[in-house]
Amino acid sequence: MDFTVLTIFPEMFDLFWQHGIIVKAAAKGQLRAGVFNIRDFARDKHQVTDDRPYGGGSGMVMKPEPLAEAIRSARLQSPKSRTVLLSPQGRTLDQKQAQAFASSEGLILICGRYEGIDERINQSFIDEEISIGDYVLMGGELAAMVLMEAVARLIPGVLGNEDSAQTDSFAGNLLEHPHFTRPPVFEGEAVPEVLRSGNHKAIDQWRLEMSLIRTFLKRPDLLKAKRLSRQDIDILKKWCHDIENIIEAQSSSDTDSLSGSG
Ligand code: 4FV
Repeated sequence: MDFTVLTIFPEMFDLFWQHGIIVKAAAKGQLRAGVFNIRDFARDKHQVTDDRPYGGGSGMVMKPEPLAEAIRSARLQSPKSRTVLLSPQGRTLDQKQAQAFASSEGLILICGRYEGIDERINQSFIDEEISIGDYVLMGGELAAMVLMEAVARLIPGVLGNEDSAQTDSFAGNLLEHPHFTRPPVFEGEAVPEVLRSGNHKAIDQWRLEMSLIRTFLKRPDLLKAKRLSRQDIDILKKWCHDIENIIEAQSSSDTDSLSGSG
């Protein structure tokens, strides 16, 4: 898979390329990563890449010519790549989208700056717009790094044991179960017994229950969107049953006390 980043601040990626998942994936030959300085495609002697907005208003806009040249040059190098603009107006990146990108040939990532890019580039060169969240950054560079990290770790073979991507939060639309490591007791808090039992069936059951309850409490929207398995339904029904028993017990004790007071 190819990552080609177009930015006026290529130095922001220097450390990113040398650390973490990107360097691992590149070392395994599953990823080619490169950066183009948009300024190198500005033909004027001051290599200007921005200009004042037509119609007035504050801020500057990224000029179309250097961007068009840079995109064309990136496409020559990676013809099967999709061209993605990082912008607050894009579809919000999620695990499903990251998974889709991870099975693509490559991505050309456009990092906007200032108020944004000339709309004619958007119309004629951009395959899709992606946002990392409803807030405004100074530039698309950090968003490009977020996207590349989320995607690179889903490229088959990049993560050591494949499993770990499968047990991710959002994989299967559930939040991840809690994690514990040594010591067995920390400041009076013990690790749940089941996790030290060696009974992997019970451990898997506990972890699924923890994922379901956390998702129910923190992200019920995900639970609503999830295709519930037989096991999921059994667990949820058991909770409903337990809750009904509690309510039942409460109301019968109330009636007793009420009838008692009569
Ligand atoms: C952004 C986001 C973002 C907007 C103006 C760059 C900035 C500046 N990109 N997700 N949120 N971009 O705020 O992706 O050009």
